Amino acid sequence: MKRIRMILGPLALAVGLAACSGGSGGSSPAVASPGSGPQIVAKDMKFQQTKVELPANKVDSVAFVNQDGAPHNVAIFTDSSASKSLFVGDVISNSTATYQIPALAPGTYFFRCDVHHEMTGSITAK
Ligand SMILES: [Cu+2]
Repeated sequence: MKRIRMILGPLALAVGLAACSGGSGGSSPAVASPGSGPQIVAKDMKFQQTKVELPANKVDSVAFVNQDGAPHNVAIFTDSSASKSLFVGDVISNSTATYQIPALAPGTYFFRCDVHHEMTGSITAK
């Protein structure tokens, strides 16, 4: 009878996940103080910041301020084809949200409002 070969894949995956799971426990409430972190403002159906810089390789919080009554969000994609999303923010109207942007490798990315695809900008991580 043939022996079943040991499968190392799932074990390696489990070890990888365990290595990433540090830092939980509900600390650091990620308050976006106005003026300190990057901010994206939507007003008059446009992003007021069409070029946004973020630190590369680091989770960062961005304050998204929607001054319109119309719903907007910020969705980040690898490029303007918008085929691969890296982050999709909650859609909000006339309010402010704090988005936790995942760590981005150095480079330039595309963002848009998912409700109004003509609202676009670029994010540079460096
Ligand atoms: Cu919009």
